[in-house]
Amino acid sequence: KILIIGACGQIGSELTFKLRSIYGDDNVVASDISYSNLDIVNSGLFEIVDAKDYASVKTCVEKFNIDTVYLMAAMLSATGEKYPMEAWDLNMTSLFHVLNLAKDNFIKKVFWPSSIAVFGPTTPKEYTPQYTIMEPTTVYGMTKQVGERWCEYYFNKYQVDVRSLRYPGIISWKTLPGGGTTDYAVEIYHEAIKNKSYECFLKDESELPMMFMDDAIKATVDIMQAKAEDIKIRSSYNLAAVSFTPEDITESIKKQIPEFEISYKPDYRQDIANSWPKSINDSYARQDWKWKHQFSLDDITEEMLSQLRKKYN
Ligand code: VAH
Repeated sequence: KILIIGACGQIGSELTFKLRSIYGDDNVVASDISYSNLDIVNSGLFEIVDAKDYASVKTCVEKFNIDTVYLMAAMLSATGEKYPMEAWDLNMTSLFHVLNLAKDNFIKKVFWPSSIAVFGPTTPKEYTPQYTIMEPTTVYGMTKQVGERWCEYYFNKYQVDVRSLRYPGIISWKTLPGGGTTDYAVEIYHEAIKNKSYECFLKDESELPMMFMDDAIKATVDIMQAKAEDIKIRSSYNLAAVSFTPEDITESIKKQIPEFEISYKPDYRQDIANSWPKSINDSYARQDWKWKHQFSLDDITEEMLSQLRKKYN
């Protein structure tokens, strides 16, 4: 059986529905620290699990005979800069609990998300390679960088089957994201529908690696279903789809909403965005387990606007 920790979050919620459609409702347990997403809470097996409390995680694993854990709970980059000690504690403690449950054979397989936030201002920004300098300047990025080291360590030392992806910014419409620097790329579509205008907290030429949620979910399912011997990187795989700026999104939206207007009011998240790559080289994911993205920026705009029109009308 599968346990998703952080199932009420932006990725966790969509992963829950996808995994239930693949493995069956009764084989997927959703969990989170609170009942913060009623669609998830009322959609099937749901448990309150405190990812920072080993006993809480272990009890759930034993109660439902879990063999695979997707650890999707974390404090993201922007919020992590407001609460650095809490971000370190949540992101690291939860990872150690899940890795140790696997080391001690309570579970068999782990998915743990990393992020392009592992890269910093000294990392080459164009087509950032899988192996390169990594001096992250956010607490969130630090937790992802050192978390990758621990994942590889537990694989090499204890043969833990942990698999990981360096997600780019993820765009979705079902659940609002929580505290990320790339959240502007979600908010802009909601505002385009509601107000035909958006005040963007990043400046117009801030290019960042992005991905539509359906691509991110496909990559997550694909890497977890791949044969173990095909997973040659046990820190975390670079993963890419499209890169664009707030200006690019605005042009894409204007093709459908010509009167849409954007204004720019950069805030503290601009420094975070400036420290990240503009584009990512994900050739290892493409060669090792046949990763391929599907959604272009215009595909994302098409899907976001059509789904949000239904949600708001
Ligand atoms: C964030 N959405 O902004 C997350 C992600 C690459 C960005 O890690 O913090």
